[in-house]
Amino acid sequence: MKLIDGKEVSAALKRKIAEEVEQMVAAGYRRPKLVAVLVGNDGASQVYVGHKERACGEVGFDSEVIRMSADTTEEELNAVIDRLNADDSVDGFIVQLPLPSHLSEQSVIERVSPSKDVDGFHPETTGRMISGLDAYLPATPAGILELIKYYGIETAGKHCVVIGRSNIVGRPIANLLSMKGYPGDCTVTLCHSRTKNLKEVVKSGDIVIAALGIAEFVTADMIKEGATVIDVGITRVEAPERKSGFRLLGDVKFDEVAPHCSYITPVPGGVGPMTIVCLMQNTLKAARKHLGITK
Ligand code: BQF
Repeated sequence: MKLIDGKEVSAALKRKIAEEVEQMVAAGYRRPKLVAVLVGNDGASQVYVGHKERACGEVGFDSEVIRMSADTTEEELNAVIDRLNADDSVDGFIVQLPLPSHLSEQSVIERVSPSKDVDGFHPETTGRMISGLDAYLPATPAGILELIKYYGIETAGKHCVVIGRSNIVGRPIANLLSMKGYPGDCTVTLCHSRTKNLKEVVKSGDIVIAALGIAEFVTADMIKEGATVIDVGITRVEAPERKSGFRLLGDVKFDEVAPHCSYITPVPGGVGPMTIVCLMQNTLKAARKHLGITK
């Protein structure tokens, strides 16, 4: 069993991004800039935005966090999005999800200009991606592809079983791994809450991607010997003995599954850090585009 170290891979990619930024600055260009909009005071969301802000600093991007109260109206949020869409100093921005329940995530997603859609959630971006055109890939699927590449995990002809059909992870990673070339050429099965014989289907997977959002759902009896297991889950459970007050659980029962795997991602320190670095990659890509850097 080999542990996939998302911290190591993300650190390597951040160094590469930082180098490119310094080259841009040396050539007289401004720094890339990412803005995060945080509505309300969800604890996990604050942590995630903190990760994004810190990563921006590490790679040499300018960044800004716009904090808005939990009772922000749709009109107020729309006005902020419109201003960011029009601001030439901003290469990309994200509206941190989930939003308070009175706000529509879909209408927010569709209001972000596709040219600044570094989360890769706009339907135009999705359409480009699925058509195989150049596009901002959603960061978590992009991070999974980077891990597969870094470890040289074979994908051609492999059966990849994705559990979970969200627009943010399951659907796009299933699509990306079905594409021609590396990392791709998989035969993909997309499983969900209505899948029959889920255990048997998952057990036929050479690569299993768990992205259903149920802590420790995937158990050893569901995994084929030698499979690669990618755990996208991240559920907070209370742990009073910890100084943070909680610990994180993946969608995979790590301790019992790991001995059966050729590769497995831990939680934390697996896919999570890759999500952050891929958001940085998208922001760099947006900045180069906005600055007319073609190389
Ligand atoms: C790690 C996210 C669910 C819903 C909305 C590093 C992150 C997490 C874990 C992180 C996530 C999850 C993010 C680790 C961003 C990933 O060390 O394991 C980083 O910050 N993430 C998000 O912005 O919104 C979410 C999960």
